[in-house]
Amino acid sequence: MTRSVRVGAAQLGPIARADSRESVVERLLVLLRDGAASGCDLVVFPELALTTFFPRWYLDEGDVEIAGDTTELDSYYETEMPGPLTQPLFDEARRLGIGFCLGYAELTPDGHRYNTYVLVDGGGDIVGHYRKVHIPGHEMHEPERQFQHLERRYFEESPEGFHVHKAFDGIVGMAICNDRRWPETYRVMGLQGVEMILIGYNTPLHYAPDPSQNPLQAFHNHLVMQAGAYQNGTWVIGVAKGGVEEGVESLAQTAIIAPSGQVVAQAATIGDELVVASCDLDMCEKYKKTLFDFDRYRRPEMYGLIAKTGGPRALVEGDPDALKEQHDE
Ligand code: ING
Repeated sequence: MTRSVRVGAAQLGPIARADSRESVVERLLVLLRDGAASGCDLVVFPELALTTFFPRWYLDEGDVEIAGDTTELDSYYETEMPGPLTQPLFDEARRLGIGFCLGYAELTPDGHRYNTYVLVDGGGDIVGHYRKVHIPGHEMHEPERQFQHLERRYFEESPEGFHVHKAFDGIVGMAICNDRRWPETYRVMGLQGVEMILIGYNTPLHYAPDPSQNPLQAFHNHLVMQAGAYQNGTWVIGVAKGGVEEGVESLAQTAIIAPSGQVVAQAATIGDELVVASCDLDMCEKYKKTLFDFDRYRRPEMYGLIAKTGGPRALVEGDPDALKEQHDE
């Protein structure tokens, strides 16, 4: 009996600054019900799926730290999950017997701000949370930009890292947006036996630090997720909030990617769209037990630098210290 999970990647079109939580939850419910009608076991929503991508604005009057009137800023965060406005989603999912993964901005009771994902199983129980590890963008207001990318101002980096959960008859992990660009994201979960990684994203087509990358956004998006899937023998579900949101063109291109690296289904629109595929979890071992048999082929003693250092080190040939550093003692 193969272990197959029928997944609905629930792409969202734009969410306007003024859109109420109620109106957004209504859109999520339509996609959830779509998923149930399509026989899905799991519906995956994007990063920050309850609100507009608010880090595109400078929303407080602080300089280095957040300060001043944070009424609008705080309005984009959830202080409980589920809360009164998201409870209908949890209730409907439980009624339909369908699991889901939801991205939202989290404000903890002790004042920490995270870019968070919550995973709920088919019985309506919360399986686990994930808080974004790699936070892109900048900390200070940069008025010369067409739009801000102040995630590093409005979210803290996760102190918890990447974990996997037994759910949907397999091993499931989560990552958020910029995480998908870093190979470590996939490998740390690959080393935990992950069989399906759920990734939501909000990716503007314009990249201010290097606009030459703009025409390559779609290529880079699938490149990193296909590589991550293949090199770790895992399914990857990449789910966009796309379209033109508050004037910012954002990448759609939601995709379901097999452990082979093949895109088996992808979005045809830039709006609300459910992309569905049946994912055979037993396909993972075709790669985990052969090419990427980690136990047999990996050389962790050669990889010490990866965990030891953040930025690149100028390791000069012939420098005995450099060579020593490369081979973990
Ligand atoms: N967004 C982006 C991402 O990594 C970014 C950061 C913006 C990258 C624009 C490239 C271009 O997809 C988030 N939310 O991490």
